[in-house]
Amino acid sequence: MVSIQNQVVLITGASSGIGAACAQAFAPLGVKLLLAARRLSRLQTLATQLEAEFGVHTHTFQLDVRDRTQVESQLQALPPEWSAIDILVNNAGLSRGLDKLYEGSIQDWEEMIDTNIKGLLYVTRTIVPGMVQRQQGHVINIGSIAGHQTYPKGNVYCGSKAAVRAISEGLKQDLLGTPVRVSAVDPGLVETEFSDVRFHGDTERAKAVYADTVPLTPEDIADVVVFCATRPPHVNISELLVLPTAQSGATLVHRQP
Ligand code: NDP
Ligand code: 8X3
Repeated sequence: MVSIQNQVVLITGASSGIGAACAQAFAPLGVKLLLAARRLSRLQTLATQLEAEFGVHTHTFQLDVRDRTQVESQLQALPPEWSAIDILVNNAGLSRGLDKLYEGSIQDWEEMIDTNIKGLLYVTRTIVPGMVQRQQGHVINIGSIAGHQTYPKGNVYCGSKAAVRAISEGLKQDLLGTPVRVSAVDPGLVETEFSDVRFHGDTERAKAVYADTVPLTPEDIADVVVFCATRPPHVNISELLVLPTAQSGATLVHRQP
């Protein structure tokens, strides 16, 4: 494990689930943590806890990755000691709805495409030039098994994660010859607020997704993200599909009441 002490780590979508777990996992490593999401009060609570527990330096800011102007202005307005981002965890993302394509909500589609694809691109486009200029950086994109296998009614969400997979690959190709690394971490079933968001707050329906099985925890994925970030500079963990033992495909989940 290589030290990443004093490196600046930006995690998008750090207010919940995998992003918040990544913040917890990076905090003991002596990094400087930049935490972004729309729900600022959650970020502030997390930052206060991490500062007290690990003495880690944190900086929180409100960010809606869908808003290109805001992405550019917020990232360009970072105080100088926070502006040279070494590790970018592109985690902010969501699913909305689980419907047949021909019956789907166009508003849901737009939210997924704007967040998962365009938002990731805006953040990446703003930060990676500095990494190239400084000849130092690592982009870790949170994809999904949904980017590998489309499942019934997953259509647009799966499409958005397939796009993330292609974008990770394309960015890696375009960075060839620089020391900047790109890793794709693609989880299967992880119990977070993901399904609550997908089902627009229908918590019973969300709970059923994780019922009678053993899903991954957000901490399981955070471990993998930190593993990627702490390899020696000549090692790039290019792509990792991380599934619960009880899952062998997008829709193949072992359930035992
Ligand atoms: P959560 O709903 O728990 O967390 C999603 C995070 O994304 C929140 O912090 C949310 O913050 C943030 N976010 C959503 N929209 C925006 C936005 N427009 N701008 C900024 N931040 C945003 O779900 P997960 O932790 O599970 O999801 C994290 C990532 O993992 C997503 O990309 C998801 O697709 C992916 N994933 C999840 C899996 C799972 O089974 N849970 C499996 C595979 C991949 P806020 O609302 O405060 O803005
Ligand atoms: C989240 C996992 O299978 O619900 O990306 O799409 S899945």
